Amino acid sequence: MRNRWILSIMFIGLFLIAGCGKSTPGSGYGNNNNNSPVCTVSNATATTSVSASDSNGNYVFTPSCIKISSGQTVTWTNTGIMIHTATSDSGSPVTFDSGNLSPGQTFSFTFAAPGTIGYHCTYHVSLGMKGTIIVQ
Ligand SMILES: [Cu+2]
Repeated sequence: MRNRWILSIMFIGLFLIAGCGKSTPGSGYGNNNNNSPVCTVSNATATTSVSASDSNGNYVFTPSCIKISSGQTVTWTNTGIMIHTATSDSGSPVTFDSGNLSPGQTFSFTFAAPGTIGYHCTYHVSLGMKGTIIVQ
């Protein structure tokens, strides 16, 4: 009888540990989330050049909100010291992935049709490394 009680306690304990291990959707390394910056035409920067950087622990695309015309090509440049990617969010109307960009490397992608496209760095998405492109 006592053994049975101990087994029950152990079972409940395991259940609690398993519950704590659950990950939250939209966070963590390599997660294609859709939480990229909400940009408007008025607050987006008109440019086709974006830097991916990591100075002082800030993992950012600069500018994080850009606007371009359809048919234009955006070029990302890794100006940091770590590897970054420019990867379209899941559910994005356009799919692209730079793969690993070493410091100094660039990646270009041409956006053919109007739309709003969110993207992220697969390594640093959980640290807020996200961007949005408005194609007009
Ligand atoms: Cu990164």
